[in-house]
Amino acid sequence: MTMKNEEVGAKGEFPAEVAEWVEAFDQVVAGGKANGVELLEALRLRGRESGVILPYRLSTRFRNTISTEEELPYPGDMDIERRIKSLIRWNAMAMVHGQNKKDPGIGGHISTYASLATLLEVGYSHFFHAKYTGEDGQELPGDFIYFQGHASPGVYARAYLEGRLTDEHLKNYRHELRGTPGLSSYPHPWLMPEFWNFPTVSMGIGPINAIYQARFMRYLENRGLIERTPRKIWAFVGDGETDEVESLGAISLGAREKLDNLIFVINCNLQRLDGPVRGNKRIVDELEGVFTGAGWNVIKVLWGSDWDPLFARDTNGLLLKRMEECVDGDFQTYKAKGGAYSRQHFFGKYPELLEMVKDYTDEQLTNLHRGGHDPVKVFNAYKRAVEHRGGPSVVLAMTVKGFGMAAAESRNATHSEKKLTDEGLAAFVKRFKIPIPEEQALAATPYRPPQDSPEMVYMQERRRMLGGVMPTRSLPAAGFKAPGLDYFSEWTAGSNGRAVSTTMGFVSVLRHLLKNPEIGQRVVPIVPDEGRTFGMESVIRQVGIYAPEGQRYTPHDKEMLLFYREELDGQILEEGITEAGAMASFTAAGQAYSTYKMPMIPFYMYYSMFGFQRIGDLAWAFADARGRGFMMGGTAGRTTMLGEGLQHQDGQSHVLASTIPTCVSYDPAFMYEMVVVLQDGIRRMYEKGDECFYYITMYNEDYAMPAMPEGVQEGILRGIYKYRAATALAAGTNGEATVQLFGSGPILNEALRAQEILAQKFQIAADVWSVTSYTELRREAIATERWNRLHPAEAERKTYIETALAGAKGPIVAASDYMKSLPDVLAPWLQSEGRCRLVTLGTDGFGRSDNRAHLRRHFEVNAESIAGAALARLSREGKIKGKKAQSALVELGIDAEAKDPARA
Ligand SMILES: Cc1ncc(C[n+]2csc(CCOP(=O)(O)OP(=O)(O)O)c2C)c(N)n1
Ligand SMILES: [Mg+2]
Repeated sequence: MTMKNEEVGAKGEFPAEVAEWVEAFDQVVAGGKANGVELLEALRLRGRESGVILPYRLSTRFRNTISTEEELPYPGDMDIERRIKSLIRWNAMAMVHGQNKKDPGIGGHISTYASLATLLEVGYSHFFHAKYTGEDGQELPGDFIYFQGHASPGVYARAYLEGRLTDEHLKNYRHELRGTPGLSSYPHPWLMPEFWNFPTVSMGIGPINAIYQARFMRYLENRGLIERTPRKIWAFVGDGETDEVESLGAISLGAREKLDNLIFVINCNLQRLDGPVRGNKRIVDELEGVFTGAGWNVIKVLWGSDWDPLFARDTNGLLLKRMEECVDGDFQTYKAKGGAYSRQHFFGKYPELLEMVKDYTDEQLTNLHRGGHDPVKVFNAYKRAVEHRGGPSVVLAMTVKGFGMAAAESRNATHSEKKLTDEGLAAFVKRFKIPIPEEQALAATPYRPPQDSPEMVYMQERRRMLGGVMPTRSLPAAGFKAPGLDYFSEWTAGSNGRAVSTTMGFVSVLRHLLKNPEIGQRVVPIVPDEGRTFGMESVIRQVGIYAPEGQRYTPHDKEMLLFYREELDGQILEEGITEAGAMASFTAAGQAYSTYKMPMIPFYMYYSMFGFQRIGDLAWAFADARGRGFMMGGTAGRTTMLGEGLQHQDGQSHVLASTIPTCVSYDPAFMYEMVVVLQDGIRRMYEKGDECFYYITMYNEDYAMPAMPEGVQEGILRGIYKYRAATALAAGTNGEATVQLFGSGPILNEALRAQEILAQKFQIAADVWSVTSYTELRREAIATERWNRLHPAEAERKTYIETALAGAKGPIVAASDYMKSLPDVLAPWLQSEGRCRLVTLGTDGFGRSDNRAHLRRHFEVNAESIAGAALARLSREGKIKGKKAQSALVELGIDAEAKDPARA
């Protein structure tokens, strides 16, 4: 027996013997839907036993998930809401249009918000809570919204109607540098810190950050740091945007951790920038399959209420069949070409369908809405999503890109539309009934009705009921006091000759911080499956791994001291192998001081190679979001990370860190340097409120950690201090240095060894400097330089690097485990008699699998190469003979004809 239209569900369609079963099933369902589910599940199992296996399908029929019978009536005044939405549409469009008339090429987007308006407005009128009210009337914090970034004009237009933004603001959309408040192109907390919370416009950043935000909210709740509230995280995502790996790559976390505080709304306008998202398929089906497979509650909103009467007459399922014959490219063409074309090509395929719409005018057919433009359908979908328990929900809403812009609707080029023609403007005003005279329409003048107009009163009242306007960003009064440096005395005292790595040292500092009565609870250790690499077993034992289900098994190592401990209120975020996910957690935690009014101190520890170059855009967004915290790049350094080779050895992360304006980066060699930086970082970010975050490299090379010398703190923090003067060495020199050696991280030890070689073998005295941050030194230098440039009449100021080096003579050999471009940034301030004093050694080129001695020789950053570079330079300056320098290279075991590692 075969069934033509399986799943159509129209009883008349079933053969008699099947219809009886269906009827029996209906009776079971009448007794409760749960009974129906139970029966189907039992049948499925029985079927499997009998060898009857249903084909695996993750997508359902191409129609709305919520049937008309299940729909609740709309709770608001739809007519007023439509008028409000029309005004917002107009103001958004007028703002972008006007600005592009005034300043051609300034850009902006019209058609995305045009597709999103109903999806946002239903939320604003009925769902988005700025605050909740608790059972006994107390105020509870509200929802978070991740907006589709390039739909910002609509968010501004609403804020304008609400009176939060002025005409002046709208005039300065994308004009941020005019001395008056401007509106940033997209959601940027850095640029509009009292408005936006979450940077989203780089596609994919919003979705992944929203998922981990939802998880972090539960983490704070389960750890008892914040109260559990009904609040939600709403993420508005473009359908084209879902192609980004960041958009979908983390969705399984949502179901795994039962994040029913998370709602995705995917604006399926079927288009991206160049054309259709899936011309030859249906993006909705694809997304339904992906999200269903990942365990999300999927709610499809495809067709508007005006299709309902047609579906009601579709007793044999032909209309639905016709829809399923179409691909997105077809739907776009029908929308773009309008009613007459649709009648001919869509309905016209089957005489029964043509008959079905024979009383419809072409205009009526043109205006058959997609579900995402129907407030009733959207309201019901949102309500179901909000009430869903046990996992996240996704609303797949089908919309029209450029909705209401007749000449641009659903056309491939609509994304780039910035301006309307005069006819387009007039038509827009007419279609959306904007009550303004023609000349104002043609001048694209924003319009705000009087405060006492029904629209304004209604809008303000709705927002008042939902706790206020959104988005807004605010800051708590203060953070907390950082522990003083004496709290870290264990590390400033040195290791007593014991060889340890800075990674091991850091882990012990972390354990100490976790015990701190004031800030221990605020520390969030984050690790993407590298905890053991960093020796974190003891931290796992100490504070546990966060696991919303606790530990449902007995770990095999339970009897051991350092067993794998998972707990509901565990403190560590053990992310598994996802640097992007870990960075998203770091972002949620790093913003917590503002989003939750709960300053948290995240320490994100990871393989430094898989940091900035892998998740650079998320790090950039973290900075935009004014995130605070510590990124701890472990197993750092191209030659210090031994054995792993080309893909693992990081010689660039400090260069990349330097590109982020608020990222303060350090490359400490010793534990006392590390704790000075950590202490100051906590003080700056959490006590003082500086807008910055830290990148600190840590290494796996073991060596003795010296005690902190007197008077080096300022130098450590500013980026350089003299670690060992030439006079410290008893050798055949007169003690006055003629060469300066810069070293950073473990390469400082190579510089120290070079100092000895130079003294003992060549009677050349050298000072050794620890450079903890080339980036900070350069930032100070270019700021000083700028001041000098702008104040030519005043006494010239000296840069810190020049001041620090005052009196230090001779060439400078700078060696680090990073690319040469890192020390080179100081070249402008290291000149003497028209020549740069700097000779840079670094690890340009691809890594190799070998041990440290070989790697450092290959990359020419070992002590011998440093000493050789100093001698060669001294010979160029006429201080020693060229021949002597050349033979010194031989003596040092340097192969002058070896292949350049930068190109090897
Ligand atoms: C990572 C990244 N790549 C490219 C862009 C440029 N861009 C901006 S909007 C857009 C198209 C977006 O399409 P979709 O997500 O479907 O949103 P729609 O405008 O259709 O709602 C692109 C490619 C971007 N913002 N971010
Ligand atoms: Mg799209």
